[in-house]
Formats: sequence, structure tokens, C-alpha cells
Amino acid sequence: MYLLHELRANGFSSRVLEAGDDVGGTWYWNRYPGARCDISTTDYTYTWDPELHEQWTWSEKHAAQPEILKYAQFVAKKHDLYSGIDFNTKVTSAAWNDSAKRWTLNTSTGETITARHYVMATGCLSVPKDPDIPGTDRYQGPVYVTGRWPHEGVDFTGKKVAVIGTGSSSIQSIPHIAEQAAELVVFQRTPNFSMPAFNGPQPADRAARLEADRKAYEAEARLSSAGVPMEMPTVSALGVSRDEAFAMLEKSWQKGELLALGGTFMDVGTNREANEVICDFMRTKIKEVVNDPETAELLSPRGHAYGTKRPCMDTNYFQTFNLPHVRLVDLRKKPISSITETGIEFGNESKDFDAIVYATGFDAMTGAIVNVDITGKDGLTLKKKWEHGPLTYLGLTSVGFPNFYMITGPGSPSVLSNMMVSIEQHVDWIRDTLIDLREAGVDTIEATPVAEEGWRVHCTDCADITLFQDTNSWYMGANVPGKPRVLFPYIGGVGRYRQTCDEVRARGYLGFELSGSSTKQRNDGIVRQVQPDVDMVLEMMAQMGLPSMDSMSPAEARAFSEASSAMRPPGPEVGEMIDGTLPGAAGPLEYRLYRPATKGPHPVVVYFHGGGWVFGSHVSDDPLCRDLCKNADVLIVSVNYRHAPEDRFPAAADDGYAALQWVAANVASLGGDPSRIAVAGWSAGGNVAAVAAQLARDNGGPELKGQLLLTPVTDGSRQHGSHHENADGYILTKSLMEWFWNHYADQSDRSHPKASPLLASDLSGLPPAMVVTAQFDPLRDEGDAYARALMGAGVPVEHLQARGHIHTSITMVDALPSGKPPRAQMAAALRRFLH
Ligand code: NA7
Repeated sequence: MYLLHELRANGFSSRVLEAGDDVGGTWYWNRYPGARCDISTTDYTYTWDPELHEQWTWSEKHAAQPEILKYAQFVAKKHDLYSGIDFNTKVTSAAWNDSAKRWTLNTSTGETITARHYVMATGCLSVPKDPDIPGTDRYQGPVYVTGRWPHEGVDFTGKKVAVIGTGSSSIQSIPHIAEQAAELVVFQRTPNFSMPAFNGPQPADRAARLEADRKAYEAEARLSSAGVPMEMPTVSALGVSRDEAFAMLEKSWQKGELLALGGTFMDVGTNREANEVICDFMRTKIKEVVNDPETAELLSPRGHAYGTKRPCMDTNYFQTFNLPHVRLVDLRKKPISSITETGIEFGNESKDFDAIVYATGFDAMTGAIVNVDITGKDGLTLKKKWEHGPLTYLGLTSVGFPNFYMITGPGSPSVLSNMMVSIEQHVDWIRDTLIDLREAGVDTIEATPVAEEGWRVHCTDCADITLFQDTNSWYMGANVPGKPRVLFPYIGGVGRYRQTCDEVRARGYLGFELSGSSTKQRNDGIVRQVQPDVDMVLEMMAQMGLPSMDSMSPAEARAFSEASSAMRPPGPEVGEMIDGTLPGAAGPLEYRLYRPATKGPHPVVVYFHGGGWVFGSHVSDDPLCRDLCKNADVLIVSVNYRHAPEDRFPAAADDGYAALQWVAANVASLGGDPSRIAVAGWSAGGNVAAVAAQLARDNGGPELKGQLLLTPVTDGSRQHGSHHENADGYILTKSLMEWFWNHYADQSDRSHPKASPLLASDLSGLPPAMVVTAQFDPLRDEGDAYARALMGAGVPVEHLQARGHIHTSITMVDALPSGKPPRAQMAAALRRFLH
């Protein structure tokens, strides 16, 4: 409806084809009793026509289906949209004609339509899935599907009714069906999390904010994570006691807002243990309401994380199971063997019913799109292309299908957002694009394979740091047998997604090929490559407007670094941590020993911290040391070394080697195994570790079993390409690196192998190495060069080029989930060296 309005307003000719006989989409079809929106109506409303806010008043906080349908009709009448829509018309097939540069659409009414551009605005949950239950066609009584409910309604008075499914539709409708039915049996395969909607008038706080400044409120919604203005949580569910956590959750619960519970803590979407706190809270609530403990337990979700199946909102759902005529059947214990002519056979029972309600869900996200036979270039059908999962660029377009667009398609926030915000954003983008194309004399727009693959990888990166993958949900396609298992919606957030789409346009349609009779432009590229959680940290830091460290004195930089470290998660528990001192090259050095909880003696890793030789200490990489200690099952001795500018080159290198020698000589007294020693270090510490390994080789030991170098400094003699490519914006900047070098070493010393291990004349005979470099790190190329040089010298090397990472991100234990897999590989390398 909005798109039709915008196309008309901008002078495009258009036709809208609609399968139903009225507007409303999901609110036209889903007329089951109790159907309601579970986003507050303050937020679930059009913003493109400001007059609507004066002319329409929602009667409730969560509007019911009839009211939302009336709203759609009201808008359609107000803007004369009915005249632009062909009702009762389905698209049966669509094909791209590459010579005419047009789409040809065939419709159920027998018409053939050609169009320059083709938009599928077919909804994410509009094709009910086949209830994959044996015998469905045998049943002779009335059958109702929640997503195709009869317009005249259904009277269940005095009837024996079966409801199959316990998703949102069922949870909303069951209390109403139970009010009428003489007997109701609910067949549940998986219990769901649901919270009371506490429906009533619009929430006073939201209404007040809207009235005060509607524009600001709407802008906030557009840049929020789910399309509803919300305060971003800053507390970990594991950072407070259980009682405190439950008190905070109770506050969110009382709001009666779908997104409030999940938004209580910052880590419920990414950390299973944190998520379990909410699950526990929700199960407690069920037990408080449901009288029969066995039924309460059956209704209590276990085994899937909160939010990974669509959480529901209800009015008296759990209470309904206290009614004497309502029964819950657990299909996991008593599966349905068949629907019969008169009822249902399940477990060892057979029961007759007067009506069966299928609330079994939808072929979500892609069903409505691939159900149309859409053929793009070279005879490729979309169904075939998406066989193993939908491939889109931005969830809006797909390679091979020029001038084809999807509203809230797979790979866009869609069902993980307030639909109204996401729909408007897509319409705006498509409208603006069509205008741009027209102005530039462009006939076709098509995403490039590089851009599409980049988007797929980015969507997967986003999904990988969440808990979604572990759950069988329709988000993952798991509800439809044979459907590929991927996270269909984009989970990077509404605001970030909008910024991405805007950026693509601002950068001259990055990732698209545009062509017209006198123009052709291929602007290839990938719009998002930094790991999503890293990107979020970078954005937060940019917003904080922190001073650059290279503008500080060394003392200020040290204080700043210590203050930042104080706020991070501590890392996993280890068996014990002991602080001590050891003799360095020119005086005592502090160290911290991390011992695993397992039985020793353990192999030993001598670890050198990062901090550009200027700051940091034996405790400054605490979380990383704990992580490696635990996961590699090694004893770690993290050593401080003298810092610049007070002690310049080669102080750090000499201390590093002296510390290694001392540890080797004293391993047994530290509780380690003298025959298994390795070195490790990050950044400047990686430099110290690499140099120590070379000095050990050249000066008679100790013999090392391995070296783990994380984003190491290996060459101060010159600037590599990555210094320029990643000069700015990824925490370690080119100028900060120069600042470090200037404090540490004279230009003339920088070519010395004790400063630049890459420049050593001979790298053979060094211990096996793991070298980790990060894609968006100024130091990337010199780390890569060191890995290659070691390999060239015959040293066994595992070279991990961490995609989407920055210089610091892999060390951020428990703060950035994307760092976990590379750290696991680092721990595995240490195990290989030492166990
Ligand atoms: P959902 O949320 O997909 O729920 C469908 C329910 O039906 C769910 O409990 C399923 O169990 C169950 N189901 C599906 N197939 C079967 C079979 N074969 N046997 C038994 N039970 C089955 O759909 P809704 O219509 O409730 O909600 C859709 C969305 O609309 C909702 O999330 C909101 O966004 C609005 P399962 O969990 O798969 O074990």
C-alpha cells in the first residue's frame, strides 16, 4: 500500500496484484479468535502519512486483528489505493526478458502483464505450511487453519475441539476457543515461552514520548535494533545475583511488551548461560499459574534458548490449562499416528473431535516468493537458486534477477523487527532507487555475485554469534521438512541494516551493476566485512568520542589503558593465579602465573602482553591468558617487561629472553614440565615472543616446542600495505603504531632482527608457529609476511587470517563472541605444540 502510494506520487505507472479480496495482508487472512498484534500500536503504525496520527486512534495497546484490518482499509480509502489494486489476482509465474529488459507476469485471471520492475511484497508468514501429519485428508469434520480463518468466524459452542500446535497463533486463540468449546484438547510438540500482554490502553510512557516529539520517536525507532525505541541493556545476566536478575526481569515482565524481557540483559542472545536466567524466570511464572504440576512442567520450555523461537504474548493462555475441560497432550510422548475420519489417534488413544484446528505455522520467509514460478536470466528459477537457502543482496535483491525486489525478504531484519518500520524502510529504498535509476537513464539494476556472497557471509557471521542455530524454529526453516537450515532473517539489527542500505546507495550502488542504453556501471564490492560484534564496538567507541592515544603522553596512555581494562569481563576461571617476580635483563620483572584446574605438571607457555612496548603489564592480558590456560590446559607465565620510552630498544627484547631463560630454569618449581615450553604474545608482545624464540635458537636454548604469535609486530623498517589500507578506524591506527615505534626504537635500530624479527637473515630451525593476523589490522601484512617467511624457511606454520577481525578483537574474551573460534584455534595450536 505504501509502495503504491509512493510510486504514484513519483510519477511511476504501477499495478498491485493481490490474492485476497481486500487489503490488509496478514491481518486479512489471520482472523482466528484472539488474533492480535504483539507490538504496541504506538509502534505498529504507518509513519509516512502524519495526518493518520490525527485521524486514527487505536483503542488498545495491542490492537486486535479487526481493528488493524480496519486501519488498513481506512488508509487505502483515504489515499484512493483501492483503485490501484487488482484483487483476487495471483501471480502464477514471472519471467525476465533480457532483450526487452522487462518482466512478464502471468496471473490467475489469465492476464499477461509486462513491467520494468517487479516487487514481491508477499509477506513473511503468508503461506500456511502443510500440516505434515498422516491422515489429514481422512478427517470428515470441519478443519480450520489459523492463517486462513473463515471470514464469518467459527462457533465452537458445545463442540469437542482439537488444536494442533502451540505457537503464537495457538497461544492467542486457545483461551477463546476454550471459552466456547465443551472439550478442548491441545496437541503440543514444543512448549513455547509466552508472557502476558497486559493489554489495555496505550502505554503511558510511550504515548507521552510520542506526543512530546513524534519525529524524534520515529527516528529512534528507525535506528533501534528491532524497530521499537528501547534502551540498550548494559548489564550481563551473569553479572548480577539470581535474585537481582529476577527482580529486573519482573520489571520488564510488568511492562507487557514483547521486546522488554529479552532486552533486560545484554547477553541473552549470545550467551546460553545468560539466556538460561530468563528461561528459568519464565518457567517459574508458568509454575505460579498452572495448578497441576505435571501440566506446568509440560508447558515449560526446556532445551531451546529464549528468543530463538518466536516468544509469544498471551492473555490467559497458561490459565486456560486449569479449566477442567481443557487437556494438554504431549506429542513427544504421545505422537499422532494418524488423523482419522472422526478424530485423532495419538499414543495409544483414539479420540473423536467435532472440529480440528491446525495452528501449525507457515512456510516462512521464502514460501510466498518461491511458490511463484519466477525465472530470471538464463532460465534460472529462484526456487532452484535458493535450493540450499535464500541468496540475496541485502534481502532486497538477488543475482540473476534484475529489477526484482523483495519487501522484507530473507536476509533483511523482517520478522526480527517491528514490521511497519522494516516495510517502510524497504519501500523508501526501492522508491529512491527507482528514482535514481530513472534520473540516470538506467534500465536495469542487478546485484553482483561478490556483493551477494559478501552479504551471505555477513548474515552468517551475525547468526553465528547468536543462539539461533541450535533451535528448531521457523526462523531456521526447521518447521518445514526438507527446507534448508539457515537463519532466514538478518539479525544485525534494524538501525544498522538501514545504515547499510543507505550506505550502498550513497556509495553509488555498491555491489550493483546498473545499465542503460548509454550507460553501464559495475560498482563491485562488499558493504560489510568487519565482524558484526566488532563493528558494534567500533561504533560505540566512535560515539563515545574517545581521545586518540597517540595524542597522549605515555603516562596518560597507560592510565587510559588501565581504565579501559577495568571494565572488561574477567575471562574464565582457572585453577590458580600466583603473582611473583623473576630476574630480567636489568632488574626484577613481575609475572603472573595461571595454572589450570587439571592435574599437573603442565606444559608451560611464557606469555608477553600487548601495548606497543609502552603500556600494559603481566596482568593486562588477563582474560586472554585465562582463556588460553583453560582451553589449552597449559600453565601460563605472563611476564612484564621494561617499557618505553623510559627503557627503549632492546630493553623489551632482552627482558623477554631473560624471562624465558629464567622460567625454563625454574619450571619444575613452578609446577610445570621442563621438557614442554612454548612462547606466546600479542601485538608488541608477539614481537617479544618471536624475538625470544630467535634468541633461544641462537644462544643455546631453551628449546621451545612452539610459538603462538597473535597479530604480532614483525617489521618496523617500513610501512606495509595494510598500514595504509587500515590506517584508521580499527582502534590500532597507523599513527598510533608510529607513536609506539617512536617511543620504542630509533629508526636505525628498527632493522635489527631484535626489533623486526621478519628481517632476521635466517628463520630456519625456529619452533613450529601459529601466526594469527586480522583482516582490518595495520599490522596484518607484516604478520602475514612473517608466517610466509617462516614457512619458506621450513618451519611448520599454522597461519590463521582472521576474517573481519581487528588488531584487538580476538583478545576480547567474553565480550566479542566472534573472537571465540580463532581463540579456540589458538588453544588447539598450543595443545598440538605441547600435549
Ligand atoms: P508457529 O509459531 O510456527 O507455530 C506452529 C506450531 O505448530 C508450533 O508449536 C509447532 O511445533 C506446531 N507444529 C507444526 N507442525 C506440527 C506437526 N506436524 N505436528 C505437531 N505440531 C506441529 O506458527 P504460528 O502461526 O503460531 O505463529 C507464526 C507467527 O505469526 C508468529 O511467530 C508471529 O510472528 C506471528 P514445533 O514448535 O515446530 O515443534
